[in-house]
Formats: sequence, structure tokens, C-alpha cells
Amino acid sequence: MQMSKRKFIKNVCLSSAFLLGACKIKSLSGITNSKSKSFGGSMHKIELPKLPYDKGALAPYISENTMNFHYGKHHQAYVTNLNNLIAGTDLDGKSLEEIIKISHADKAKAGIFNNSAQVWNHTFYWHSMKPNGGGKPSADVLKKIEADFGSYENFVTEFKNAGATQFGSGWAWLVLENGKLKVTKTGNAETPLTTSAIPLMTMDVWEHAYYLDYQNARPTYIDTFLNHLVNWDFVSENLK
Ligand code: MN3
Repeated sequence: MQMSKRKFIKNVCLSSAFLLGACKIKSLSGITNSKSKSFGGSMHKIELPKLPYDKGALAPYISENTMNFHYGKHHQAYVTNLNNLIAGTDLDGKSLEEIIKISHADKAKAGIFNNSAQVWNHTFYWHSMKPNGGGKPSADVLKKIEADFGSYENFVTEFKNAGATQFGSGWAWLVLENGKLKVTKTGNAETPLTTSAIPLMTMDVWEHAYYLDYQNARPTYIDTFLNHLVNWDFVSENLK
């Protein structure tokens, strides 16, 4: 059964580990602001947000085995590392987005930036996919893509190219910059959050995202992401 977008997002909010108050439907921080307060103390913790679907829901394109490692081990490790790094510092208690921006501006906080940005990027990535996703987007997003890229096919070419040419680890993004859609790529933990561009969706091209399912065939993973996984509803919400 297909859930309406609104209901889907509401369910994401209700099922999330973070405070309901932080879950604003239209804001990007709604899905990623995983600050919560523990009982009996002033210690704030960044938590691992719940997945918007079951771990096996993206199979066969992304296996439950990959999700067990990628979400259960890698994403969790970024959360754990970040909490250890900020405990007792002036960043303790700040929102994830604040931590990312502050640490990005301070070379001495590179470890904190890498872990906090990876927490955010991964949450954004899980929401950038859905079961039965991919293919051409619906009318509103398609119109915008055709206006800014010339055609859907041009967008696909640019996005594939960004993913394939990101040397080593990183991310391919669809962003909105100065009112126009743009494809970008970032290395390691870098994220458009520290720029003026608004992220709309992302694809993880770290090897851990595809190695168990596709081994070294990154282009096959990228094709699969575009044809079967992209969550255009999420892009549409982020464009509003
Ligand atoms: Mn990853």
C-alpha cells in the first residue's frame, strides 16, 4: 500500500528517536536533528535516527546485509565517535547542524567535522532512497530538471559522471543553488550544508555503500540507484 507523502513524513517523525518537537515536516533538520536529552542529567546525545523503511526493504538493489553494515555499523560508529568527541566540550548539547558548521570552520576540529557530517549525510542518504523508487520523477520535479539541465537524460549523465569521477570516498548530490538545480560531488565527509547550496538528495559513493552487493562495480550501483532507488518525493518536499 502506498502511503501519502504527508503520512510518510509524519511516520518518519513519529518513529524517529529524536524529539518530536525537532521534527518539522518541511525543514531538512526535521529528519536529521537528532539531538535529545537524556533523563537525570544535562548530557545531550546525538542519536542514530531510525531508518525510514525496513533494513531489507531496498533489496535486491541494496541488500539487508549491506544495510546491517552500512547503517548498523558505519552510521552507528559515526554517532558513537561524535558523542565521544564532543562529550564535555562546548559543542556538547548543540544541534547536529550547528556542530557541523562550527567544526567545519575550525581545522583543529576535523575529527568532529568528519563524524558529525557523516552522521548527517547518511541520514540524508537513507531518505534519498525508497523501495520502488528511481526512474523519472513526477511532473513538478521533472519540469524543474528539464528547465535546469535541458532534459532528464542530461541530469542522469551529469549525476552518473559525478558519482563515477569522485575519486576515492565521497558523495554525489542534487542541490539547489541560487534557485537552480545543480549536480555536485564532495569528498569524504564534505557536505553542501557548509555552503550556500540546499541539498535535495544524495548518493553515497564510499565503497562501503556498494561493495557487498556490487564489489568494485561502482557504475552498476549508480545505475541501480537512479533506476530503482531515488526517492523523488523527498526531492519534491525539499524543493518546497
Ligand atoms: Mn556510507
